[in-house]
Amino acid sequence: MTQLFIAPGACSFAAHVISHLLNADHGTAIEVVKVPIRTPDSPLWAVNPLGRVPALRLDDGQVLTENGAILPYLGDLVPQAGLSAPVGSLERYRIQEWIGLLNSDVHNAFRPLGRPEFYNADPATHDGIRSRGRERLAWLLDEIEKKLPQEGWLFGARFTIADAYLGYYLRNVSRVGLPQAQAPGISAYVGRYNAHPAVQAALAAEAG
Ligand SMILES: N[C@@H](CCC(=O)N[C@@H](CS)C(=O)NCC(=O)O)C(=O)O
Repeated sequence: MTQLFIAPGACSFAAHVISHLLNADHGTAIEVVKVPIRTPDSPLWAVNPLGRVPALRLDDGQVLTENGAILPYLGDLVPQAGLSAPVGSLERYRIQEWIGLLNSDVHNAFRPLGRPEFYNADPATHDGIRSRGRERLAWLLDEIEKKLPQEGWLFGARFTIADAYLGYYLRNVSRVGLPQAQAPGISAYVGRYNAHPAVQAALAAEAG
């Protein structure tokens, strides 16, 4: 059985959403395993030596890590689900373009806000790190706002792995108190994302 390791509220949410969608609509049987992170006794360490989610244990026991690998893998599991795009199509690279942006720039732009100690051990520097981090994240969000569709999803009517991933980060904009949460494109996109049945199922599972 394929198992997806996730932690509530973490960036494994995108793969969690896609797993619910695949299981509910396309007959897969991905088991979602909730694990704690940042604790030495988590069973996650035996799965991913970096202690990070998401991690995907495949039927044959091999483990895939990194959103940049797991999301495309899940996106290809049931091609007719339309969660990715056909090999060789430009759209497939456009989806990868979003995943790359989110995985590197956007993920890292949130980090100085929550974990300034990663950048400097001296607590006296942390307010400055957080405030520079907010500026950088705000700039990225302003650029993302310009790219968002007025309706539907990044690639039209169908929800893709890129949407599952983007929505996770955009949901977090209000949590960190940035005014971009109220930008028209971002707030409407988050509203649509929150209403998606697979997002609701994943939120309920992470809360329980
Ligand atoms: N590059 C990795 C990053 C994964 C990552 O940082 N996951 C966080 C949760 S959002 C985590 O598990 N952190 C555990 C820790 O910081 O010890 C990916 O995108 O899959």
